[in-house]
Amino acid sequence: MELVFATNNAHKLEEVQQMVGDKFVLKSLADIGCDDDIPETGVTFQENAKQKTDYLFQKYSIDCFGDDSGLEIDALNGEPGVYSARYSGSRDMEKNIDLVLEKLQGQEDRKARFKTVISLFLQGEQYFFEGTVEGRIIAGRTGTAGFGYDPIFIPDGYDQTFAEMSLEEKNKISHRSKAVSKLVEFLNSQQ
Ligand code: ITT
Repeated sequence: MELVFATNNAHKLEEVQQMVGDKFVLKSLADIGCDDDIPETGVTFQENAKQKTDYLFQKYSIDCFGDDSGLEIDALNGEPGVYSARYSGSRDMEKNIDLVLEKLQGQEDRKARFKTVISLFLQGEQYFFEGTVEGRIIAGRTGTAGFGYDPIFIPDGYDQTFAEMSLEEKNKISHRSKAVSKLVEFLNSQQ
């Protein structure tokens, strides 16, 4: 089955293609010739995920899914949340991580979670799937794998950051993999 994944993030595409396996061929926005700046103006992950697929469905009438994800930090009242990609005002992850670490300096409560909400359009019907991984933010960067805030996030029950894990390890427990597993289970039940 071919599905368009509404993302411009090559890391996310790779992660999700690995999770869904060969049965589903994922096409990126570039693959369908879409280089539009799809609006992401919601204040929740669900609103943003919905906006991405509403846009694609209205424009191309195709089966598609999109996710919105990010990091919620308790001591920062849930920030960076939906602003995770541009928390410092730019997409520069060095700056975004610096800002998080600076705001958490001296803070004992380091609790955080990654969240993903996926919106799916399948034959004109819309569905949502969610995934969360709880963890904590450490004082400095550790590890070089992954992307985004991976170098400063240690999931509960582990002593390594996401950036110290292989993609396989991260995919066993990540927010995105939990949401994608629900998506895949649903797609399989529809065939
Ligand atoms: P698209 O909207 O094009 O899919 P994006 O990079 O903006 O790509 P999201 O909105 O889903 O992706 O995620 C927002 C940011 O949250 C992302 O840029 C990362 O900084 C962070 N993030 C999301 N998932 C993450 C993960 O698995 N590991 C580390 N950081 C993550």
